[in-house]
Amino acid sequence: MIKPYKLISPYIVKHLLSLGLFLLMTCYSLAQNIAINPTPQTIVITGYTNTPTQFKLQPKNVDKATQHLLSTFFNETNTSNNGIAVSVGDIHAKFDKKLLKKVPQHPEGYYINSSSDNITIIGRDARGTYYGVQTLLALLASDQFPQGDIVDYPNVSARGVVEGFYGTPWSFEHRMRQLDFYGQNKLNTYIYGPKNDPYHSSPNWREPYPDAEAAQLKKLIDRAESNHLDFVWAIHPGQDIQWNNDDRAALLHKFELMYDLGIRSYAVFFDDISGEGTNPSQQAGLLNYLNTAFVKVKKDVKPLIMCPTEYNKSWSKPDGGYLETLGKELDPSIRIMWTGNRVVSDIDHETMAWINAKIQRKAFVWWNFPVSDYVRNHLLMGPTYGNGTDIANDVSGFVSNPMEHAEASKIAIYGVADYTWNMAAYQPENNRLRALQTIMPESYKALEIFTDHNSDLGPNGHQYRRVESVAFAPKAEAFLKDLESGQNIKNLEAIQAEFQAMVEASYILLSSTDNPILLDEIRPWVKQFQLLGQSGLVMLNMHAALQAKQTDAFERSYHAFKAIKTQMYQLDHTENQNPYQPGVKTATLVVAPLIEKGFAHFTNIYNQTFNKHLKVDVNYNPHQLFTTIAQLQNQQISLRDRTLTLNPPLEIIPLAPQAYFGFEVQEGTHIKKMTCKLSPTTVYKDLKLEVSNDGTHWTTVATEPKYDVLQATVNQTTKFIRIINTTSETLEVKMELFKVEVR
Ligand code: 14T
Repeated sequence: MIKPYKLISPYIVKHLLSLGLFLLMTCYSLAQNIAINPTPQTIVITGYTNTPTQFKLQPKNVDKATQHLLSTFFNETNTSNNGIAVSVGDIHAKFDKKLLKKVPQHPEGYYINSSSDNITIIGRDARGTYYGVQTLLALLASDQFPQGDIVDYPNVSARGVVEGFYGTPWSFEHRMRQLDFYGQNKLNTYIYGPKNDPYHSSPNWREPYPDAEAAQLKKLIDRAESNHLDFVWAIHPGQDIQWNNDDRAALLHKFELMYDLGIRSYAVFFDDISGEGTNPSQQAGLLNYLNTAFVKVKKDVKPLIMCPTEYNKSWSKPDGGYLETLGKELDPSIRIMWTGNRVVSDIDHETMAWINAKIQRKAFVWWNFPVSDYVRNHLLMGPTYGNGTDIANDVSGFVSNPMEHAEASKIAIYGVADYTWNMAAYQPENNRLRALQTIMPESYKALEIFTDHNSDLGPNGHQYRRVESVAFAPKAEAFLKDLESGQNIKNLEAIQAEFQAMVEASYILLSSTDNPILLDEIRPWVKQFQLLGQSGLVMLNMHAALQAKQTDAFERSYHAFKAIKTQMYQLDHTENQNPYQPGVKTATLVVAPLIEKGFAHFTNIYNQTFNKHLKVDVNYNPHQLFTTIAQLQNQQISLRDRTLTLNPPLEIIPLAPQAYFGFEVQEGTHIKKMTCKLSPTTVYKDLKLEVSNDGTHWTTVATEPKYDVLQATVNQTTKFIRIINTTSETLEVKMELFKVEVR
């Protein structure tokens, strides 16, 4: 059951019991009929009418964005003199005193009153008015129109998205769609900081955008404005910045150029850098300079945002004093970003209390979800959950870092919009179901089945996991229990129904037309999902054949299963071939392991019963990672085209003395070649390549002395191969590539 909206208590007191009950009931039905995202703070409904179709629009003091929004709905065909009056404005316009008093005191808040002949929208400020109109348009989209009051305002002042991931930046068209989506969901912040925009980062941050790029940015900035968003332009100068007047001037100049394009909000990022640029006093000095020389001079520019170098607790050096220095020296108006206790982590009150004390202000949360740049073979399409619902007063802002799949990220973003607006009322699962309907109005049920099973990340270096296959998991568990204890399988039908649903949902999605843009992003995963569901059904056919002692049928299903696996393998090797985590993984937490186990189990029983020797393993990677380095421990390795690769992590790896990384390969594996690329590029002459048959006795293999790559022809059969730091110092390296060719 969906929970009702909060009710205003004085109102209930006035109309007391009988009405109170009535209100409760109407609020239930309202919540079910009408999807207003984010969930309003208070709605009091006194009744319903048919949704009006003729309006007499009376805009008072509305700005351009609100005018534009009104014009998307109200036109010649639905406005006339005998329509229902719609008055719109903010508190500075002329309204009835009694109504004005009901407008909430909060910035960006609004009040809506609707009766049979009047609709009044009053904003606390221009943005509040705009949000009031967004709510009205959502109400008008349903066939029952509520009468009563809505008093609404956000809990968090800056809410939105930071485009801050590695990989292919969002396209212009995707960004335009995103900005509209943010406006519709009352998000107010889009931080532009794509890691792969050369004019955002070193060394080109000093250069102006070329004309074509500038023209596109201008269009995005205008679109943000018409959605009442702060378009925050971020610069990432830390890797090569010189702490001198020339670079100060270069930065100021770039800010001016961006101002001319329409930017009125700025951020400076110092994440993911090393060297001189990481000095906190210098960073604070630069930001303070920009604050006095630019923000204060312009007057219409919002307070600066900065991303610190130590942007999460696990990276903050205990005695370094980096964060304390920022806290002391940065002007109090400047906002400081924070990803939590780790790079990727959920946020709670304790997390915020720790950082806020250090930086002497409320941190601005950079939430690294649903970003998938470290698990690019997975889709993260589950609900937004995990953050404390009591942190509204601990944060100065909350933005989500999304996937490079913009449209697929909307499920999470829809949740962030709701969560940051009205934390106490936030319900992840309810929000998720509404998100699905918004994103795929026709085929949302198929999308629900697909996303039910596409939310977890699999093991990863950040050790961040998400729930997956929640409703199905207990059934899968019971199935496996029956299997392992040799009992009759009691819930075969439920398992079969789920596999069937997977296949059918995939067909529906692949031919759906209600969101082709989403489909373009997720198609490889949907195809993989369909094959997986199909393989589940065939696995159950093996069971049925076994029960009926039909050996022919069993063997046919067995080979069909393997054939489907081959197709899945091919898809994995042709689609989504990015250099980091190539391939297409789906339903990896519950469904895929269940199917593999079922297949192995039934094949084993068949072999025992009929004295056969069918092979059990499918696509099993017989090689393993072999390392002492904690940051690598959970990295995926992949075997494709006879090459064993360690998927490189994004972070800098400390190679302590005697630390090593490599592979333990299958008995009897012949290794031809080893290639390793590290940065910074230099000759790593004290990194030794070694092989061993027992993991104890090692022999060194000569590497070719090359500047940018460590390479060796191995040409021998071995069990272990590793690269070891033989110096007495810790080397800080970024791994670009590590692979061996095997036979
Ligand atoms: F600046 C940040 F607050 C931040 O989170 N930066 C990145 C972000 O752009 C990236 O998308 C995210 C997920 O991979 O994590 C941060 O990126 C990293 C993470 C690392 F562990 C960059 C270097 C790392 F070593």
